[in-house]
Amino acid sequence: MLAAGAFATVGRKISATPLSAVSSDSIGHDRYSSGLVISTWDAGISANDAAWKALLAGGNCMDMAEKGVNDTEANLSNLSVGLGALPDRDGRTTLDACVMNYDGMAGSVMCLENIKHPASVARRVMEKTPHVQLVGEGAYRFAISEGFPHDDYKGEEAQRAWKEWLKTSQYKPIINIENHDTIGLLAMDQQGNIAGACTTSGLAYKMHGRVGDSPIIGAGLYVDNEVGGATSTGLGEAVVRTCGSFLVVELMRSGATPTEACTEAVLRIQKKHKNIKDFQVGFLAVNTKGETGSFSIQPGFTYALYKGGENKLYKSESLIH
Ligand code: SD4
Repeated sequence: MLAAGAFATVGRKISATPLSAVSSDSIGHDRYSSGLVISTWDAGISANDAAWKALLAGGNCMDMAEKGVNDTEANLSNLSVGLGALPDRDGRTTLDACVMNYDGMAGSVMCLENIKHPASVARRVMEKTPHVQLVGEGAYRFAISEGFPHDDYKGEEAQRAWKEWLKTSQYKPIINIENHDTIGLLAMDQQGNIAGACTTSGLAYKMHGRVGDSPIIGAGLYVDNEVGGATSTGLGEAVVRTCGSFLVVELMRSGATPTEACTEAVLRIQKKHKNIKDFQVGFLAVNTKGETGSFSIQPGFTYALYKGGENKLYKSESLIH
């Protein structure tokens, strides 16, 4: 059953602030500054803990985001993130990741193989190159040149599942909503600055070279430190088509709460896709006041929130019940 009406946030007036009126005072006011972390799915609990450790070690929001998702990437039993994840249809595990910092800088790697921490390589792209995105062989060569070790680990469980899949080789870009783990994580430090990271192996048995939303700035992740941040999980094609995370942040800019913004982004996806019942997308968002929100198409989207000294798992509201 579709939720009736959800939120009627469409039609809000967008007020443009003239450049001359923007001062650091108008940006900083009302900003939450006790630190928080929000991240997708059950694995978010452990990722949030790792992010918080980075904060306690003196890290800023970018360190929190990177260390947080590194925790998930290092878990080789995770079938959706890192080198243990399910491969593409050719049996190759290709990884996508991006980061975005509070100063508007961003980095991304796509279709990266044999590197354990794609999110860290994405951060290095942001910090050490004049580019935002590196793909495939070029991303791998850059990682090696930066001292990331080649790692040809292949998850046994993932390889077994792929060999089983080969027996039918049936590919449907439909996501089993119980089988997600892509991690999108938004972190706020004690200066109230926001950064994010997103990392995944993408859809299982995808075509070799397929790239989803997760490493695309504005799709799988977007941060604007004046407004907030958003991240997504689920069928990347639907999120890319709607610039999902950018849309959520822009809706917050024009006055929506994080939950309203996530809801409206899901409704936009619904409007553009006839087969909405067949796939999952979930969004998370945080604004500068430290308010957080989520919304998904299907039930079952969980997220972890570390705030006020507690790290807890929540179930998102969804369009379909
Ligand atoms: C993708 N959004 O590559 C990713 C998949 C995902 O949990 O989120 N899985 O489309």
